[in-house]
Amino acid sequence: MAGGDELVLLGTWPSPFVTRVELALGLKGLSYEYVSQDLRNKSELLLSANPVHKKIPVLIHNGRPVCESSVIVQYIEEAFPGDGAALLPADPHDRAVARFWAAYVDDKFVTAWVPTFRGKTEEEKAEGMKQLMAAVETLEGALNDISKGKPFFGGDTVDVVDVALGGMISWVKATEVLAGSKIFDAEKTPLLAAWVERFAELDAAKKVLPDVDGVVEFAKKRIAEAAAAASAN
Ligand SMILES: N[C@@H](CCC(=O)N[C@@H](CS)C(=O)NCC(=O)O)C(=O)O
Repeated sequence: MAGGDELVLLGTWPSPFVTRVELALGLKGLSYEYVSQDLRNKSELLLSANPVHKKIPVLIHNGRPVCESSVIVQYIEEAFPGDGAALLPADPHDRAVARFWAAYVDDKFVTAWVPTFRGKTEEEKAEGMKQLMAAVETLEGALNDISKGKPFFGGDTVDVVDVALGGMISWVKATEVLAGSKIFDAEKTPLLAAWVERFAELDAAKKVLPDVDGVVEFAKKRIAEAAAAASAN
């Protein structure tokens, strides 16, 4: 536990949103208890900790739950400012810019990515992929602008934008396998393609990024289950 603080993470493998929180906790050097959740049979603990969305991740800090991965990552920085790497810049404007791009990752990148493998028709999947590639191109520009030639969105060290996108890396690589096309393409978005490799080499990332082959198998199973359920209806 972190200096007398009790941190409990409710999660499920291989949720990219849980990975974000694990990345943030690892980067801050905070220890925590991981309580795995069965999303098909939600625990009383999860239902009472996140009564609105009933989703993981939830971080329970000294008995008080915090929900939504991006909110949790920012909370971790604000609750433990002196520990490990700073995940938000000190300057208020830089901080606002980092929050903007972390929100962009959720609003545009994640929203487009979901239908690339969960889309009910080939058209839905193709539209998701088109919008995902547009978001990737925009993020390439953002990386160029806000990193100012440094290795990460946060500059020399990672920040909330790196964590928001970094948590998605294994799933994006799995999606490349499933869709048969590159998403972080070294030819089209060279900065992001290099960023992915650099981020994945961080100790905190190596510890928690789910194995890509495992994610591919997990996703195939879920896709098959969804298809079977749809044909039964
Ligand atoms: N926007 C949420 C997304 C969390 C989310 O979608 N969690 C999924 C697992 S990856 C979940 O708990 N699903 C259970 C459900 O929808 O009932 C976040 O960033 O925390």
